[in-house]
Amino acid sequence: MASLAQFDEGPRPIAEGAVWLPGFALPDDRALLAAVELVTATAPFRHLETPGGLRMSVAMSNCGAVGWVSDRRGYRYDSRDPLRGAPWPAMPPPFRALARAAAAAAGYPDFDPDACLINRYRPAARLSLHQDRDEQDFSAPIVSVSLGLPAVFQFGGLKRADPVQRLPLVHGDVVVWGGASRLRFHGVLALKDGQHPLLGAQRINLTFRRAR
Ligand code: MD3
Ligand code: FE
Repeated sequence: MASLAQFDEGPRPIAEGAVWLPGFALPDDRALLAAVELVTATAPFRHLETPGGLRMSVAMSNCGAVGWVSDRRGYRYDSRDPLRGAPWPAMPPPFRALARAAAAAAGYPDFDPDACLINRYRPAARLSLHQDRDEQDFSAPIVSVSLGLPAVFQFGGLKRADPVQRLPLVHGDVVVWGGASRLRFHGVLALKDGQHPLLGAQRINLTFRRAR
């Protein structure tokens, strides 16, 4: 037997349209992190400002045809990095391959992401409860890849006040959110301090979307 953890592997439905793929990205972790380095050497991590004027605790970058941005004017997708006034770096082939394979494993065989948001959490960084609704078409799923320190993910219902479930996500986990789960409220609790062997005191999340 390879390991007891083997018993835990394989797709796990967590809600209608939502599938947790424990460890799905593990075989590719080093290639994914090398690609994160490549993208952020060109489009560096930065703390965006919310429309309300608050500095986000999560630092962000993007790759792909369009990237998610926030400033005093609002949230939107933009084909250019506002920091550099240039297009976002192309989506690295290992990113696209992983996102497509994960979506297919979760029952979404035709996923073609045009945006990858890269979120970097340092200890205490968090993402408050929100919906992802800046995309033009909600029929495509969202693929989320967790790397580095563990985090507690919260997902609720279609209304902000609906009860939330907590999902502990570790390095290599992938979650695919589609169908009836696509517009659920979700967030990430404040990152606990720690040291990850590959990433040190950080968590990186890759969020693949079809934005346009
Ligand atoms: C649940 N990022 O950037 S995506 C975000 O860990 C964001 O950084 C999370 O939420 C992070 O917007 C991971 C997870 C996610 C995305 C879309 C969802 C969860 C979802 C849509 C419906 C329900
Ligand atoms: Fe989100």
